[in-house]
Amino acid sequence: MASYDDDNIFAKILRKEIPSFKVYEDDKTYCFMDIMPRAEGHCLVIPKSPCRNMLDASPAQLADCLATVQKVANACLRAFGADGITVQQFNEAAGGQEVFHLHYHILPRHEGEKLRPPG
Ligand code: IU
Repeated sequence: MASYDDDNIFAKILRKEIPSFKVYEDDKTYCFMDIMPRAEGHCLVIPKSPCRNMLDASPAQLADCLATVQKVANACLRAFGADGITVQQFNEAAGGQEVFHLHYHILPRHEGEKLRPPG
């Protein structure tokens, strides 16, 4: 597996070199809106520390991210009146990953509504 590349777009977002719409932040994690939302409220949770994906994540990075995923998912239920939440996470290009900094998609869902296609 390739190593972590500091020039990935989410690393630039963390360094504030490019803007993002912040949803939540603590000392270990950051959550922001996805620029190509597949559902109303689609956002991404990332660790602030370098990590390519789940395959090279430390137990602490996974725990910190999932704690934030749970917080934001519950907030999304209330904010968007969602009936459920889909959490997605991709690893390596063959696994569907496009940005190589660990991230969890939070997708608020409504009964009977399909996800919009990517892009
Ligand atoms: P991935 O397949 O889980 O790696 O998809 C990356 C996601 O990052 C995808 O949903 C993009 O819309 C999203 N994204 C973003 O929010 N901001 C960006 O500048 C870029 C991608 I590039």
